[in-house]
Amino acid sequence: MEVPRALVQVAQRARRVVVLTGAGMSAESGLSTFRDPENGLWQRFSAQHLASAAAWDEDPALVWAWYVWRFECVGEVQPNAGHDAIARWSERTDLAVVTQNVDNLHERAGTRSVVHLHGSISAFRCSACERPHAETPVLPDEPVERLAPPRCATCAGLIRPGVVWFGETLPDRAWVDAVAKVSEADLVLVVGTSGIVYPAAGLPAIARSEGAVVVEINPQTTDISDMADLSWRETAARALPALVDAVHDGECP
Ligand code: BJW
Ligand code: ZN
Repeated sequence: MEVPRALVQVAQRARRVVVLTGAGMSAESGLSTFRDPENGLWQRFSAQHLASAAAWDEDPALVWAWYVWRFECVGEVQPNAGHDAIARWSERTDLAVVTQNVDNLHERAGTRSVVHLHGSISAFRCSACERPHAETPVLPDEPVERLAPPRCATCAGLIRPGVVWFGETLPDRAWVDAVAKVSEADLVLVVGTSGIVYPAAGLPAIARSEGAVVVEINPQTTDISDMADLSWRETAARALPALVDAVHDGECP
């Protein structure tokens, strides 16, 4: 596969690299994106009814069942060649992943520096007292529409998924780390995100204003495309291994 020459050059020279990822990063592992017009999660399920605090307040059992199903899906899939390539690159370069994804596929591929902007689908906490809940959810034999969430051992509050819903603020530490990392980066690769959801969608502009080169890897045009220095219309699992091979080919062993 032909890797854009300008990208190989900038990637070889970059001392600090940030890879900002969205749902498209995990699509080739078999996880649905949110906004794909045919198969996206939002085509099949209503965002307002599942990914908001209002939905949780109205029908926690509906929301809990949906997240338990997605938690199970994440456990059934594997990191793809794109996750593996990023992990390989991170062994030789100062590289951090900043992800909007709630899966753990970057970590499972071996990348150590991963910032989760929208939380994690395998972290649970009490919706009342905020204490972490370490127990793995009990999975039903078949997908169900409603499932009663477990209760907190301390205050009997309902246990909720540790993800960030619409209208909720991002975890402070994650946001501060993400802004610091993109501000210090020479190259920010934006992979598999529609660039619609803020504040994460503002990170490429912050990076650019601080001097980084911004390169998008996405088969489709997105809200980031106009401001990116380069858009490579490829998928994550095809583009990233080719890029990392090309970067390492030019290095001393
Ligand atoms: C491939 C590929 C392949 C396919 N290879 N690429 C009005 C009212 C209230 C709030 C707002 C408002 N206006 C704006 C806001 C703020 C709101 C927001 O941005 N809304 C927009 C939709 C307008 N943001 C928030 O509320 C955030 N909090 C916040 O701002 O706090 C301050 C505040 C508080 C109160 C009021 C107002 C402000 C929180 C956002 C939380 C987002 N949460 C979710 C769910 C997480 C949990 C879960 O997983 O269920 O995060 S929503 C969902 O979207 C998820 C994702 O992380 C996020 C981004 O989606 P992503 O990753 O970009 O996926 P897609 O599907 O959109 O795109 C996939 C891309 O991949 C496509 O481009 C494909 O082409 C590509 N692709 N295959 C590479 N193989
Ligand atoms: Zn509690």
